[in-house]
Parts: sequence; C-alpha cells; structure tokens
Amino acid sequence: MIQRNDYRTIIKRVISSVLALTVAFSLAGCGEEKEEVKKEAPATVTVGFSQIGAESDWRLASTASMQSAFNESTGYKLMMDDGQQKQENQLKAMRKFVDSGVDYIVLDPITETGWDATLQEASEANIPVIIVDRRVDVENDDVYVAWIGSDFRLEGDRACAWLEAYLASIEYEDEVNIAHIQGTVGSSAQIGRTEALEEKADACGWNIIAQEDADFVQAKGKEVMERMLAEFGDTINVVYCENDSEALGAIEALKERGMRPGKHIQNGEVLVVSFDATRDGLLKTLSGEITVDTECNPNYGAPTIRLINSLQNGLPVEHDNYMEESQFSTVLTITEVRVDGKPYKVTHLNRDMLANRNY
Ligand code: GZL
Repeated sequence: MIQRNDYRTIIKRVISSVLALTVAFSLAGCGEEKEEVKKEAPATVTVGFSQIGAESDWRLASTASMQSAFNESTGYKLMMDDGQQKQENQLKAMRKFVDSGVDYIVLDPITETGWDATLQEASEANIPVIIVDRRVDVENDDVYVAWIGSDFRLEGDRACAWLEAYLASIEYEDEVNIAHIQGTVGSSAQIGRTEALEEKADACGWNIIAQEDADFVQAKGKEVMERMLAEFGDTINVVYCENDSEALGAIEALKERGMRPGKHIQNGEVLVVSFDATRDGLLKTLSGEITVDTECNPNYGAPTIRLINSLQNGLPVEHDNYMEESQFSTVLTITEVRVDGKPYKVTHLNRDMLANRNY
C-alpha cells in the first residue's frame, strides 16, 4: 500500500527528473546553437622554412619566391629561418620547427650530408618535410616526402658541352688552362658542376690549373681569382665559376689585373663560364664578359606550394621534381649543345629578355 508521503516523494522525483531533462536538452541545444555560431575560418597552415642564407642574388630570389608563394592570402604562415650558411643553424631551426609542431617543413640543405637524425625526428613527429634546391644524402629517402630542385650535373654538362663546341667552332688548338672557382664544397650544386668539368676536362685534355671553394659569394670569388692570378697570371685563359656572384668577383679581379674577360680566347681574352643566369649575370653575358651562363632556376616557391596543396588534399606527389632551366650566350654560332646525345637549346640573349626577369 503506498502511503501519502510516498506519493509526495514520487511526485517530487518525477518533477525533478522532468526539470533535469529539460535543462539538459536546453543546454545541449545551446551547445548546438553555440556550435552553429562558432564556425571557424579554415586554419592557417604553418610551414617552417630552413633557408641556407643570403649569400647570392640567386639565394635572395629563391627566398622571395617562397615568400610570395606562402603568405596569409594563400592560407599559409611561413616561418623562415636564415641559416647564415651554417648547417648547425639549419639543424637548430629544424628542431625548433618540430618542437613548435608546424604542419610542414621545407629545407634547402647547405650540404648533402648530416641530416639523417633531424629528418628522422620530423618524420617521427609526423611532420612532412619537402627538400628544395639542393639535395640530401640520407640512409632512408622516406624521411622526406619530396624534393624540388635542379639537375646540377646536367647544368655542368651543358656548360662544358657549350665550351667544347665553342672551342671547336673557332678551331682553337692551344692549351686550355682553367681556373676553377667552386661553390660551397659538399653542396649538390658544387658536386654536380665540378664533376661535369672534371670529366669533360679529362676527355678534352683541358688543364684545371687551379681549383678553390669561394662559397658562391662575390667577395670570395674575387679573392680566390686574385690568388689564382698571383700564381698563374695570364696562363689562365678560362675561368669556370660555379655561380654568377663568384663570376662577378672574378671579373673584377681579372680587369684589375689588366686582363680582358671576353670570347676571343685566341686574342688573349679570358672565357668566363658561369651558372645561375641572374639579372647581373645576364647583364655581364650581354656585355660579353661572361661567355655562357647556364641557368639555375630559383623560383621553387610555386611548385612547392602546389605540392603542399596536393598533400593537404590527400593527393599523391612525385618524389623528385625538376625545375625547367635554360642556357644563355651571345655567341650566335652555337644554337644547341648535346649531353649524352640529347639536344639542349642555347638561348641567344638580347636585352628585351631581361625586361620581365624577376631575379
Ligand atoms: C643552386 C644553389 C646555388 C646557386 C648559388 O641551386 O643552391 O646556391 O647556384 C646559390 O648562387 O648560392
């Protein structure tokens, strides 16, 4: 038999349950309302970029290319670190990016070795790494998702094939004595461009009478050229510089010594071979002080953002991605060069071509 007090207790419990349910549903509703109101803009994707430094016009152009690709308007936040030409700074920057949990890391590695452990850390933190420009030499290529850059050995082969074709076209039979001003030793650009010269020199009987690293820097290019001229003087009749900044420095040193950079080697002028095809390099090519300038394309910002956008959308990407590159000279008799039987066009430079050049 249920007593009166029991009825009262039951009614009170029913009312409190109904009240509790009402409050619960209304809170849930508010929560949903809050959810609907709280729709956020797509999150900005953060990219940590470890750049080598600012050693050359080429490097400044590659930095500008990344900055114009990755910015708020494209939905990205670029955190760039200037390695000041030191691998230890780049390694520190990589670890900082991993610790701060960026979404992607882009690395332009100053030299090819010494990256395994840091790339492994990024891989274990599930942060995809894209290598740009130069390459890394690692045990396991899976520690980075893709590479975008240049075929440096081909650049060197195109430059040396041009020199061989030019000397043949003027029926030059005398000694070829080469001053070889290298880029940062151990960098992919230096490795490829040096291997090409050493192989062609051996095949053609050219003499590399001097060889020294000038770190892709103009001032060092001048210092190294001065040292080589002090030792070998005007027996040097070809200067092979591994970038335009070094070539500009070498040309200063040649002219201060009263020697003439130009294309008439048979009249005692000095052939200057260079790489990058920057604006200043092409101006020197137009003036004839650089005989041939083989392009190294610094504009890897656009292909890098395309690749990261693909990754964002879960699309597959190529592991190795090569930049398109040209070769420039004002010598009209050579319209193409062949490397391993494959033809490569030589662009005859004119001033108009410089008008729209962004670097
Ligand atoms: C090549 C690049 C080189 C350039 C130099 O891709 O790494 O470094 O040729 C630059 O100008 O300093």
